[in-house]
Amino acid sequence: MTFSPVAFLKHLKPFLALGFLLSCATVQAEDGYRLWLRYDKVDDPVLLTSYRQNVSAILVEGTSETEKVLQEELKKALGGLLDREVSLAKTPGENGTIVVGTPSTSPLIASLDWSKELEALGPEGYLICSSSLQGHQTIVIASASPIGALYGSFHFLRLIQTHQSLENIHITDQPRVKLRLLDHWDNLDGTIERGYAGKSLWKWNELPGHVDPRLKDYARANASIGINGAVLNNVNSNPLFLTKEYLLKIAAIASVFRPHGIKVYLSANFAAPKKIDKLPTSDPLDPKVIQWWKDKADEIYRIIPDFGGFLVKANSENQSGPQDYGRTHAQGANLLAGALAPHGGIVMWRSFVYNQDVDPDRINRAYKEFVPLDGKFDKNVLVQSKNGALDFQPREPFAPLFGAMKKTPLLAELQITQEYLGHSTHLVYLGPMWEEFFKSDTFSKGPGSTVAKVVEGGIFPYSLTGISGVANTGSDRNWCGHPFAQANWYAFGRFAWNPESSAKDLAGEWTRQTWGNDPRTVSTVVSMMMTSREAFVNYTCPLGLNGVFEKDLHYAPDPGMVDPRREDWSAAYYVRADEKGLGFDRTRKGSKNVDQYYPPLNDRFNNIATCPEELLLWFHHVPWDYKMKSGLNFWLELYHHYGIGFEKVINMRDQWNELRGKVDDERYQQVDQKLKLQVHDAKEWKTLCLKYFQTFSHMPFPTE
Ligand code: GCW
Repeated sequence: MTFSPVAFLKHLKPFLALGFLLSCATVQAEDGYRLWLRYDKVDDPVLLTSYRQNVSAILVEGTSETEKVLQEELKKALGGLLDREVSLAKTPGENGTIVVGTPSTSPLIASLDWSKELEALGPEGYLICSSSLQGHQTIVIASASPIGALYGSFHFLRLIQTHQSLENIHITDQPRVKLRLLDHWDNLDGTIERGYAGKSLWKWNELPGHVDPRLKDYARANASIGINGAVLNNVNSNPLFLTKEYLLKIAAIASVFRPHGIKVYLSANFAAPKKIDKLPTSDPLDPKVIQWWKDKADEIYRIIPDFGGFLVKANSENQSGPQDYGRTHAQGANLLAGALAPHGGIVMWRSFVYNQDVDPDRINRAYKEFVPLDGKFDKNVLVQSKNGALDFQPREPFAPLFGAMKKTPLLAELQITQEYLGHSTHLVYLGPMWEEFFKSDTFSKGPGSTVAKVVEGGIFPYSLTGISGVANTGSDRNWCGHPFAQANWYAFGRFAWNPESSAKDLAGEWTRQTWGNDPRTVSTVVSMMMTSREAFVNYTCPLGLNGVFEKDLHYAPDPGMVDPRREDWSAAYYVRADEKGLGFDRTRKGSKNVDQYYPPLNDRFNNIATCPEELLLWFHHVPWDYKMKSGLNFWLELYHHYGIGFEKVINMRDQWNELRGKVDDERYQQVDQKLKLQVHDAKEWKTLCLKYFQTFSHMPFPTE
């Protein structure tokens, strides 16, 4: 039989077609799953050539789990970005070798004699430096510990992803805050309190036997932005999480997170001794209760040796706490702290308390309860305060506890999930809100005592420092529901690493990694992001208004809402609309909240003429005809702000429409559909709120 190539190919045709189809199927859809770690080929030919010259091989001498992870990440990422195989080398035998590790795991890095500098950068800090090694031009990513080398590797990848030069680089960085945590409000049944992106990522019924491979991608994403801990369960916590059955499941999660530098933490239910083991009491001073927590901590550390510690919501919103037994928050926190201390664990005790008996103004209560306890907490306790004194409103002044706790480390809690900021439907980049918070001057040790400095331990020498964010992740394919909500996860991690970051720079970084480096795309996306938060404030609650949300869901407006369960869950309580004006009088003639702030802030807030206009209704009951700085009366100014907010959303959609064809259609359409809804909602907010307020102001709308 003679061989006929034509006949051979004919037979092969169906297989070739199948192969082609299969290879198409493996082309990744732009479904948002890859987040900011997309690693597509660098699309600038000049840069690509230069990167290929600078990067040819990866050399990792250490063999720890973390070093395996970073090697795998670099190989995958560089292979994608440079669109060619990047080999693993054993010696820097050619120019362009990327040498990664620590002086103790890598003789090559040890030979550079950088130990002192690396020690000074701390275990999570790193150095990225162009260096000559054994006669070859290399780039060294070094740290005192493998975790720092992992962070350095992600930084290095970010340089390429954002199209920066790799020539003669010398970069050092280290986190300014020790604990950088995501708080998951995930329940045992898989639902997420205030979650808008699907179900919980933790599949309790499959654990510990099967761990969803997705958890590794979750850990990679977190490590890439420096997050080093995750509280796995809701602060409204089910005590079952502390039982052996669940601890084993949590241990399985911890083992996936560990190589990425992420510790697991749990929200602890204060009544657990009673609820799990039927002790007659959970009184923190009862010897049996003390022993119970000690035994529990011992058990936890036997199962999860590097367990991080507990987060506790006590005596708040029906959660039990030490006050049930006539004890203080400090006594409650110290009970758990004492049990965890021998193992190196910590307690994060929330200050989100608002007992009505303490003060008629809800926002005065936490300060009044916690400041007298300053200095009474054990060394391994941090008090965890939300950024504002109320509850994650679109704009609040910083909570006055920042700067008031001098001996107790204060951990800042931010909310990444958009409970009061349009859920996963509205495009709202939270970076500017967090920058505003961190930049606020508390004046606690004179001018310059910013919240960032307080949280970093730079004003009062805190031995522990931390920032946590209520997570916006879930089982949705794109993790966060809205493609732009990923930016809030990203920015949170970067702010937790450095609270003095610039929201605009972070928006740029994220955009380049997520939507590409095309200059027009970058400038349009960044401009949309940077206007989005102020737009939201304007079309929902301008000029310091707050609490205007519908009951429970907190999505739509309902400024007149009265909640029969509690006065301070009612919109009307915050809005205080009447014939005279609008807003909550917190001056010295009102609830006196202004005096929880240091001078000169107290006087500045107290005086309607000097109070910043964006906080006016937070601190003052403003007469409808009050003359604003613009010359308009307050009623018209309010009207004007709602209008600006609405217009901005229309502009955002127009801007987005200019990007049709410049970004992938899948995500383009998704964002566009959401923007369409946002335009609709913004109009509803504006119309409904203004109509409601008009029933009090009795003033006409201007003719347009
Ligand atoms: O704002 C409220 C939320 C609750 C949340 C609570 C808290 C977890 O509406 O859903 O409960 O804050 O922070 O504890």
